[in-house]
Amino acid sequence: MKKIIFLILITLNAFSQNNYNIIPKPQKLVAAKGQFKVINTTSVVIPAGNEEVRKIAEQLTTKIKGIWGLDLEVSESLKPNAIRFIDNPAYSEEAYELKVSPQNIEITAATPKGHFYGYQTLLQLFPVEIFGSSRVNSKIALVAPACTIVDEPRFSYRGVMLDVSRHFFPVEFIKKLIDNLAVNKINTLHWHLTDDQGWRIEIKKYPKLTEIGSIRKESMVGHYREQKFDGKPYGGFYTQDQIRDLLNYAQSKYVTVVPEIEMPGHAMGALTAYPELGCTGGPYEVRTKWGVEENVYCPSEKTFAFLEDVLTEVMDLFPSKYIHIGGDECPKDSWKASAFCQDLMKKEGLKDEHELQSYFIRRIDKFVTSKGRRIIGWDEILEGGLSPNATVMSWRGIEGGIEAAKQMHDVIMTPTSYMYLDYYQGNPSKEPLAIGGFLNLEKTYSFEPQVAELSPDQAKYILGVQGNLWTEYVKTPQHAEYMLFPRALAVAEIGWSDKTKDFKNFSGRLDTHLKRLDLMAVNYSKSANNVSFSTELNPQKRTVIKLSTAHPTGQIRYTLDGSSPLSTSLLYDAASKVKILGDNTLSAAVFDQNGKKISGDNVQTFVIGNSSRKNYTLENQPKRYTGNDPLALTDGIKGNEGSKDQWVGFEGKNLSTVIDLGTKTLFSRLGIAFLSDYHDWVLPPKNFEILVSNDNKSFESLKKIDLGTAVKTSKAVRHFNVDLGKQNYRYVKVIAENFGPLPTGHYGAGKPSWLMVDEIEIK
Ligand code: TNX
Repeated sequence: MKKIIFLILITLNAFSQNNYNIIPKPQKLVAAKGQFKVINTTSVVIPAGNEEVRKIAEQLTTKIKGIWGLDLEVSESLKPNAIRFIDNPAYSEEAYELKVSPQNIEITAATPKGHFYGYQTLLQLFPVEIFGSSRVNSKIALVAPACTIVDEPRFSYRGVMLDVSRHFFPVEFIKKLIDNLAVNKINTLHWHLTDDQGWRIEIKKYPKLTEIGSIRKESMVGHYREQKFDGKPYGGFYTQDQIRDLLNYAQSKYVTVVPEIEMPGHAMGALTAYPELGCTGGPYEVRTKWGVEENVYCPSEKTFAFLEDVLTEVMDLFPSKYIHIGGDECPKDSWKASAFCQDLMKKEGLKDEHELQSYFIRRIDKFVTSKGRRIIGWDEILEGGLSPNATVMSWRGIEGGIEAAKQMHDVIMTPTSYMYLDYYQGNPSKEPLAIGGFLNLEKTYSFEPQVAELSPDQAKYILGVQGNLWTEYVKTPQHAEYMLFPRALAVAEIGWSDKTKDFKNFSGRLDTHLKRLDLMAVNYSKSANNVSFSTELNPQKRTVIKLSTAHPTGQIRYTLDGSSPLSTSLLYDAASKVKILGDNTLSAAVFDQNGKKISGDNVQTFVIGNSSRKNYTLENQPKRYTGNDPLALTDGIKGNEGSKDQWVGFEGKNLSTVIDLGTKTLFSRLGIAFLSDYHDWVLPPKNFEILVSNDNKSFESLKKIDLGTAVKTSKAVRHFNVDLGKQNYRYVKVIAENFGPLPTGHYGAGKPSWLMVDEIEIK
């Protein structure tokens, strides 16, 4: 009996796991018995005279022909054994109903867009091979499991932003991205076309924008903090013909492309080409560094005429309701220093430069609105007063969005801490160089755009969400895909599906979706499943290592020699955890049921001994860097060069800690390490001292070690293993003296340096 129940459970599980892996999750899905099988006599029936739906039907038949070799007829008359598109005006714009039965498939919607989304869901019911491009093995039947899906989006705006200024991306890549956005019902591509580092859209009236403004002398290599350059000119732009072609393509996938023309800041591309648009008259140079530029457009009549001309060409090209006009990070220095700006402020009765920025945006708003379009701006456009028709993109947190909604303005939520897809998604030592931050798939997925502070009336102004890919550190399409996927799928689900989200459930569906991405040759990141490490005391008070992954069913395997784990490596046992002593390098990865690796490798050095997980006190509290464990200094997890995650960091302060070994203990050595990372403001201490006590009041100094103040600029971990002679004490105090202000020659000279410490071992 038990066996039978077990078998039934397995079957049900297989049923739900393999057949309905739809991202974003539909609002309502009722599974049914049986399946629909597409055969060569199946036809695709469309509403009479509906040419747009015909095109969608043809996208379907072309796919089926290419991959299954079945030649399906598209017909306007009702047939048995059909995939039927049915018009019904009762549905909302993006809604659809999809009914699959063994006899036929029906997609019902009010608009072509609704039909298109029904079609996308149907593709995800078919075998994953439908997402490929080569003929399948004839044994795989083209079937969809029976069900009824009633679906519509939670939010009307579901977006992804691509920055093509910092690095240029070819049209072919953008088309491929649009394909992927459409698969997951993301309806907007926000295209960041102009910035300080390059102007990338052809404007007929101002040819120098692309002749001059699209090219920078050189680019940064490595991280910004290293201040290194490659000496190679860099450029690229899109012609209006290319843009028209791309927009036609996007329209066939029901993706709206919203162009962004940045103003009044992030404008060095334009200022270099037309210096008369700046307050100082130039000369200017397309920016070679990342970051925020002080030179911005001057709010002169010349500038407004120029921007109106540019926007006119942009609006002629782009049919979107929204035109993004930037508005972020506009330093006010050049306006403060300009007699023209100060006069203008007096004339217009503007009390400060924030009001001048608001004046700037209002004029542009008025112009864009007069053409029947609407502006979107980053949340800085709230400062100095929000322009009447503006929609706000809240990026510096959700506060700007809340404020705008309270002022009854539309809002798109895209806060850095959840939606910045340029941030690291795994252990930085194992990831390609990124701007910084940490934002894994689970964190992105956890974002809730409807914040509690808003009343139901105000909540209506939250139009939706967007994930942003800024490309300072992203040079190639492959790398862009790596940063976008799978996190963009989390954005899609936040935007579409209902509020009750479950990450484990999402991860289960993601497993199947990653196979689709493989078939579409998308270079997604496998870091989401990466193993994370922590230590804890087991019931026998022994320090053990716990390994975990976000993946719901994957198996963790590891090696103890640091080599890359294989499907035959040691299997992690969640009940007993990993029990090791001394210095060990553990490398772990996640494998699926077929033994395929489905994560990156995560490597970590541990040192487990008698002082592991002993309590300690700290005189100064660490800032920002806490080592992710209240006992980070004794957690057995050693800090390494690659990441600051494990380190305990003190800004401008000393380390002063007392470790309580619990009882009087025999020991003869103390191990400690300091990080040295000059470019990142981290310097080793001037000295450190080791003291002992049995009453935690009077301490006896055992050793003081002087490190000197000569600085090395290369990154290194400085390990010390101090011989203390035979000791028998309960309390050990360690004081390390912060290096002090950053030395002359450093770009933060005079500012406090960071002291970063990890793993104190007493043995
Ligand atoms: C801030 S987000 C910016 C961009 C940068 C990005 C890097 C925003 C409106 N401005 O110019 O590329 O940070 O994460």
